[in-house]
Amino acid sequence: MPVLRLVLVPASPVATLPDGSVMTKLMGVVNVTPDSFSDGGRYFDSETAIAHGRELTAAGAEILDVGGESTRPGAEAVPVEEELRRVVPVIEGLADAGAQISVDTSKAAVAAAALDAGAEIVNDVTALRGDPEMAGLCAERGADVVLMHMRGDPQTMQDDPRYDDVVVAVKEFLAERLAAATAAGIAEERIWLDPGIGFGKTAAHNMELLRRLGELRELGRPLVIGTSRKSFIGKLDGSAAGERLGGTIASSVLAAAAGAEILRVHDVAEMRQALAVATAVLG
Ligand code: PMM
Repeated sequence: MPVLRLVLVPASPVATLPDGSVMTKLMGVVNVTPDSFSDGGRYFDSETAIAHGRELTAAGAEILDVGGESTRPGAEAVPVEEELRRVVPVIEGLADAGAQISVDTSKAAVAAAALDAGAEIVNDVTALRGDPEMAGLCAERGADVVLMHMRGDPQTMQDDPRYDDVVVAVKEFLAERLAAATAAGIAEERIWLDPGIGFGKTAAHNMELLRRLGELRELGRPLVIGTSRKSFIGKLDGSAAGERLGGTIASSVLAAAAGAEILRVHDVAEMRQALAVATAVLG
């Protein structure tokens, strides 16, 4: 058996408890889409999505990430009216659920309506490159913003991705997007960074990023990590998207131990328990 040595890295002040320990936040995924790779179609009507969001909150999600456009490899873009129709009622229905709400969108019109409906966080997988209005909107509205690394777009991102050094490339990209966001007037303390596990990366690239998260922490902002049910887990053991809970938990606990502050997951109850055990053991 390989011996794992976990090192708990002190987190940045936003996510540190008074005793200095790491406070990892769980971001529960609420996909209001017919075609997401892991849960497409399951929560496509508003009532089911709202009920699911409430369940995730009860299970310990402090953030609910509501999305109306699938970003799985090869996914088609969704027209703005359709994305609005999917996410706005769900955000309105979850506004009093007891969690912060983030909207997973790269469209400024959708982000604006989501913020009006009660969202506080804009999770933009294009890191503000998808819509020229997005950065200004987030600055003006004082929203928290997740900037994620993606190579290409969902249509093309998995076409033979190559990097000299994936961690160096992702770090340079996130540093550049962080600078662009602050230049657009978004307060630095509102910005979270995400290496975009599975977005234009091979399984080996994803593993390398997870192994060297410490290098991304040097950017000084909280890290969001989304490994939940992703295909790199299936590449290791042949599992289908619905059979990847073990791999999700292993990779997410390792990410938390390496200092990731926000874990974006579908299975909040199981993840909460895994984190409680890891935290208790590591102290
Ligand atoms: N992954 C997906 C969608 N949105 N947002 C962030 N910030 N990070 C991610 O890793 C991420 C994301 C794809 O997963 P899903 O289709 O299961 O939602």
